[in-house]
Order: sequence, then structure tokens, then C-alpha cells
Amino acid sequence: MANVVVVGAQWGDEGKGKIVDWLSARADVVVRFQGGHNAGHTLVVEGEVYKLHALPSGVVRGGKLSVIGNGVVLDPWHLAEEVEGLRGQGVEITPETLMIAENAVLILPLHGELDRAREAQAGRGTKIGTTGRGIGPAYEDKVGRRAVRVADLADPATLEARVDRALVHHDALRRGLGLEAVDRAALLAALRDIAPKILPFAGPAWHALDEARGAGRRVLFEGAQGALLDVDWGTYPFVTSSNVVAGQAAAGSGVGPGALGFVLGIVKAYTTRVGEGPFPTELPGETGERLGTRGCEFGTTTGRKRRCGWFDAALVRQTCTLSGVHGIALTKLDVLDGFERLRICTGYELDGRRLDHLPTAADAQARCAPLYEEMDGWSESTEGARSWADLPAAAVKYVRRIEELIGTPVALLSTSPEREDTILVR
Ligand code: 2SA
Ligand code: MG
Repeated sequence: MANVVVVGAQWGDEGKGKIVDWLSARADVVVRFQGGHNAGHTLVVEGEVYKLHALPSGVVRGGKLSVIGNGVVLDPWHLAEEVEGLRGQGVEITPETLMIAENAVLILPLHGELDRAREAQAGRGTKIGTTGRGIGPAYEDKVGRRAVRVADLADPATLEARVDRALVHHDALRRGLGLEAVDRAALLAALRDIAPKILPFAGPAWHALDEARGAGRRVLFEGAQGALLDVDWGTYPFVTSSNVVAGQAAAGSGVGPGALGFVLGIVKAYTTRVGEGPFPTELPGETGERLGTRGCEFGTTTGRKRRCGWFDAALVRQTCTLSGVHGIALTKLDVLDGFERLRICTGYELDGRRLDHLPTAADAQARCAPLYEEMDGWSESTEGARSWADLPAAAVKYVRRIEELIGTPVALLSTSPEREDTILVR
């Protein structure tokens, strides 16, 4: 197996956790390259359930290096808790198995406060439906050149200077939102306090990756969220604040684009979305409820109920192009078991014109009416199927039609949360 990049090809929650776990068993290094603890990956390994938010999925397996890359925004207090929680489950996490990029940006408590205050004060149409974890404000500080980074924790004088630089901006902003000024002394004390829990893992991750590659180790780049939440390519402004597409795996970890290898897009056999924003194939009624209940569509991070709808082939064709997806892993096919008829969106109608892709302007996106084709469903259970021959003919037809419409082959088919219930198609 060459290096692999795993990216979500819809709005997140495509079932990346399980596929990443499956692939991480075959990789030596697992790297997160964007996002933060807004991600939620659930892993089921031998009946034990692990919920990961900031850590790469590789940590639950021994003998691998997990890397939190520079493209990630890291809440150090959350990370310390996540590490403790996993240790409580018997997972070993040491500086030999976890490396945090020194140039990753820290999420501070003030980022979460700002995120939540903005969401609480937003009116209809401006609320994003964020996870409230401070992700957006932390990335704002990164591009605004006023962030505190992991390396700054090592030197008290630098840390103070960085905090002061950030506070000039934040205190002014907070006044406007009716928030109290930041307690500088308390923030510095908290940072000094957490530093010894983070610094043992900190290092030049790009260098470690270079060495690993030189030694012939296989790297798995683990994306979070999905391409439709990408800050450039998603349904802006209802997006997350990082690049989510596969190209980010290089910039967000410190390897060249040639190191990325196979790009695997994770695609759910229907569509879900958490948070606000356009969703052309959404089913607000009974059918959507049925998908949500059967698919257990609740967020791992916030527990929020996900909006559900039919498979949108036009969108997935678009995101596969944007990430250069070589093959997809199709997940949760079993959720469709028992539906008499299924619909697949093949494009949109906008102002009397047919479109084969989602337009860019937010108002145009909201006005797009999906164009559907209908297919027969299947009554048999596909749950736990481990070979192509185990699938009913109508299910095979559905999968083949998806491949055709998105112009990308199915490389893996997943039929239950269990790791072994994965069909390798190619
Ligand atoms: P944020 O917090 O600034 O990144 O939110 C901006 C938008 O991005 C969406 N978003 C997500 N959508 C689906 N899954 C995500 N991760 C968690 C999970 C979500 C959860 O994997 O289950 O538990 O609720 C995720 N992270 C961010 C978010 O809904 C906003 O639309
Ligand atoms: Mg998720």
C-alpha cells in the first residue's frame, strides 16, 4: 500500500473513522492535517468504542506514530483530557507514539467564548451552526498573525508577548460583543500549567515525516469534516474554517504533494449535514427521519441531530474532482435496506436551467432544485456483508450507478461499523 489520504467527500460524518482505522492497521504513521476537536471519529475495535476528536485514529493501535500536523488548531486542555481518557481505556500514548507539530496553532478559551457568543447573537441566516469549539476564531488568529503556537509554550517570555499581541485584538472585539476583557494573568497561568503536558509531544513533525518516509514507512493522512465544509470549496459561509480537500494534506503536515499517494474519498450512501446551510436533497419529513434513525445520525462531538437526504451524485462528482479522488469508500449502504424506492440527485434546476454542479453564490445554491433519478430498493439485509456476492442485485445496481454518476470507482464498501465488515472491491 502506498501513502493514502482519506478525505470526506460530503459534509462530514461519512464514516471516516472506521475506514481510517481499517487503513491505519496497514500504515506506520497517521497524520491529522486540518481541523481541530470539532472532528468526531468513532472507532469500534473488538467491541471497544473509542471516541476521538483531536487525536489521529492511529493512537488506538500500538506501534504507530500519530502526528498532529501544523494545519490543525489544537486545544491543549482538550488534548490533555482526551489523552487521559484513552489511557483510562488502556491505550498507550507516549512521545514515541504521538508527535505534535511545533507550529500548530493553539485554541485558547477565548476562541471558544467568541465562537459561542457570535453564534448566540447571530440572527436567522447568519448563524453557522458551529460546534462551538473555537475553531473559526483560532484560524482567524492564525491568518491574522496573532496566534499562540505550540512552540511558544516552551519560553515564558515569548508566551507573554504572544498572548499580549492576541489580547490587543480580542479585548477590542469582546467589548463589541459585550464580553468581559480576558483575564490575562489567569490565561498565562493556565498556559504555563498545561505546557508540561503538551511539550513532551512537540517537535518538528515535518522532519519526523521526512525520516519516516525515508525509512520506507507508510503514511496515512486523516482528514476531518468533508469537502463541502471546505473554507474555499464548501457552501460558504456555512463551512468550517480550514481547507478540507486532499491538497491540504501536504500543506497541513509538511510534505510535498508528491508524497500523498492514493486519495480515498469517503462517501455515505445517502447524505447528511449538521449545522446550517444549503442542502439540496434534504428530506425534512418522514423519509429523512427514517434515514436518521436507522443511520444513528447524531454528532459524535456535540450530539446534534444530523439533517438527512438522498444521495447527491452531482455534489460528490464535484468534490471528487476538487480532491483528485482516486477511489471512494462507500459507507452505510445497509441504512438503505428496506426502502422500496431510492432517489439519486444527478444535477439541479436553477431558474429554468439545468446544472451539473452546485453554483457558487449562496442564494443560487439555496434556490437549486435537485433533479432525481429513481431506482428500485432492496428488501434484504446488506448489514455485515463481506463480499460482493452477499449483496442483493438491486444494491449492486445502486452502487454501480453511483460509480457511473460520480465518475470515480468504489474502492471499498463498508456494510457495518465493525472493522471486518469491509468489502475490498478493487
Ligand atoms: P466549526 O465548529 O467552525 O468547524 O463549524 C462550522 C461548520 O462545520 C461543521 N462541522 C461538522 N460537520 C459535521 N461533522 C463534524 N464533526 C463532528 C462529528 C460534529 C458534531 O464528526 O460528528 O459532533 O456535531 C463537524 N465539525 C464541523 C459544523 O456543523 C458547521 O456547519
Ligand atoms: Mg464525525
